[in-house]
This record gives sequence, structure tokens and C-alpha cells, in this order.
Amino acid sequence: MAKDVLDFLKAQDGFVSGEEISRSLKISRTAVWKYIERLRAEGYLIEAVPHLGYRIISIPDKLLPEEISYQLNTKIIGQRLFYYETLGSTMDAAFELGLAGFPEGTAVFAESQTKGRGRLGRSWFSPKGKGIYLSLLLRPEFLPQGAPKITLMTAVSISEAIKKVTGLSVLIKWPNDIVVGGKKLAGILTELNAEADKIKFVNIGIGINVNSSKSFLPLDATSLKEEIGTEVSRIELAKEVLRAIENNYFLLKEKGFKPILEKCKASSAILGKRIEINSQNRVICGEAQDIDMDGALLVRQDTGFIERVLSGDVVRIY
Ligand code: BT5
Repeated sequence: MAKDVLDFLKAQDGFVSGEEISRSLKISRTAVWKYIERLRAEGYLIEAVPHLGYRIISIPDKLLPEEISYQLNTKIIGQRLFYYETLGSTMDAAFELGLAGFPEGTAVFAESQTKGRGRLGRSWFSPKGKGIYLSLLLRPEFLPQGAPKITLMTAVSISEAIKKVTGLSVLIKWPNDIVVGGKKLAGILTELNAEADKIKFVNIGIGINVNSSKSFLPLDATSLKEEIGTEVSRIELAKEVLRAIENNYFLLKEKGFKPILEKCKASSAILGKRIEINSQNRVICGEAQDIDMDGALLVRQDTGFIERVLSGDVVRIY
């Protein structure tokens, strides 16, 4: 109900009286007042002027479900939203929701994480209110080997959302990084709950550095604020990420991986370049030649041998 009052206030150009809110939403004047107080406690600045009524001055810089869902216009992605000030990791919360049978598209946001994680037990630095830390539950009908397609589909979606909201062009560093000028701006973590021949559910973890300052980031990292010089609305970006994932996920289901793969190749940070990659405790050197239809990287070694790499860390780009 507080959300109805909020949406009603947002839909107005100027002031709206408590009486009108009460009449339109069919709630008492006392209830209107109570919900306005609740919104204020959440950080909404709402002006109240006698004889004129109420008016929203500003919304809090928080990834609140009522803000994310406002005019989101998706069918499944982000239709169920969970929000926490602090979590260990959004991945654990999303995993529990996956086990509990929540529908695909369910999203978990946290303002900060105390145990944000990357791949292979690495950590993800998640300072409060500065980034987007999100896990999204999907239930794709692929074999577990198809998971890299989900990671690349997500990378494409994040790039498109960043372009749309900030105008910035970013690159995809296979398999799971978004980079600008060689620095890491965002990372993706894909975790599966699967049987040998069936994915039960996938959690896509997305970490984006939005308004963090350089001095608070790892050395080889950057943020959108550092790149474009102004703060970016985390709410707008988070909504756009959800919309882009919905578009690309439907594209993947309807047209297969090819169109996603083409987009991914077009903004690759490594294709055509000589790279050094760590994969399962081996270092592979050669030219990043292509990404195949399973999302694997094809590396052409100096001997001419083409190695197919399923996952790894590109540690050097020449
Ligand atoms: C990743 O792993 O890049 C996946 C990161 C996924 C984070 C999201 S946040 C929401 C969800 N909940 C979670 O707990 N995780 C997901 P990987 O490729 O393994 O990279 C990890 C490495 O990136 C670390 O070892 C650091 O070197 C670096 N790193 C850590 N925090 C960073 C940050 N904020 N920005 C840029 N680089 C960072």
C-alpha cells in the first residue's frame, strides 16, 4: 500500500492533497499519513504544505524494490524482488530461493556484501551503496554445459545497459569480466544447481562498480563514476540491466546462442589479440581466435594447435 501511495505521488506533476490520495486509493486519511511517514523513514523526501498537500522532492539512493519495479516493464526478470541492506552474499540468498522453488526472474539486491564472492573462492569487494550487487535466478532448459552461454548473455546485457544509461562503450573480457581501458568495471559469477543432464536452476551474480572512487577499489579496477566523471543512478542502471537481460534471455531462447555470440564477439576485449590465459593450473599463450557456439574460447597456439578453453582467467593481453 505504501507503494501505491508512492506511485500515486510519482504520477503527479505537483502537489496532491491527502484527501485526493485517500479518495483515489480508497484508504483513510490516517492511512495516507501513516504510509507517507513510512516512506519518509525509508529515505523519501516528501514535502507537505497545508492546503496544497504532498509532493515528492527526492527518492533515496537505494535499490529498493518499489524503485526497481517502478515502470520496469519486464515480463519475468525482476518480477520478484528481494532487498537487503547487508548480506554475506546475494548468491547464497538466491540459492535458497532457488531451492524453495521461486520462479525464474527472481532477483536479490544488497547494498553491501560482507562475503561477496568471485570465481574459485576469490572475493568481490562490495562497498555499501556504491555498486550494484545482484543475483538473478533463472531456470533455463539447457544441459549444464550450456552455462557459459548464460554468462556471455549476461555480459552482453550489462554492456548494453551501461551504454544506454551512460553512453559509455565497454568491452567484454571473456569469460566474465566487463572492462574499460583494461580495468575491471564489472564481474559475473554463474553458479548452477544441476544434475548430470539437467539444470535445476542458475544463479547469475552481477557486481558492477558504479559510484565507487578509485582509492576504494582494487588497483586494476574502475567504476562508472571514475570513467565518466559524474555519479550514475544505480536505480536506473539496475532497471536497465534487468530489461537487457530479459531481452537477451528471450533472444537466446527463441533464436539460440548465435545472435548473442555475435554481439559478444563485436565487443570482445581479446579476440584477434595475443593473450596469456590461466586455465586449470596451466598457462596457455596464443591468439584469441574465436568463441564457439558453446561459449568456449579458441586459442591458436604458436604451434598452430587450436586449444579450446572452457573457463579461465585472461591474465595478459598483448
Ligand atoms: C568475478 O569473479 O568477477 C565475479 C564477481 C561477481 C560479484 C557478484 S556481486 C553479486 C553476487 N554476489 C556475490 O557474492 N558475487 C556476485 P572473478 O573473475 O573470480 O574475479 C574476482 C577478482 O576480481 C578478485 O580476485 C579481485 O582481483 C577482483 N575484484 C574484486 N572485487 C572487485 C571489484 N569490486 N571491482 C573490480 N575487481 C574486483
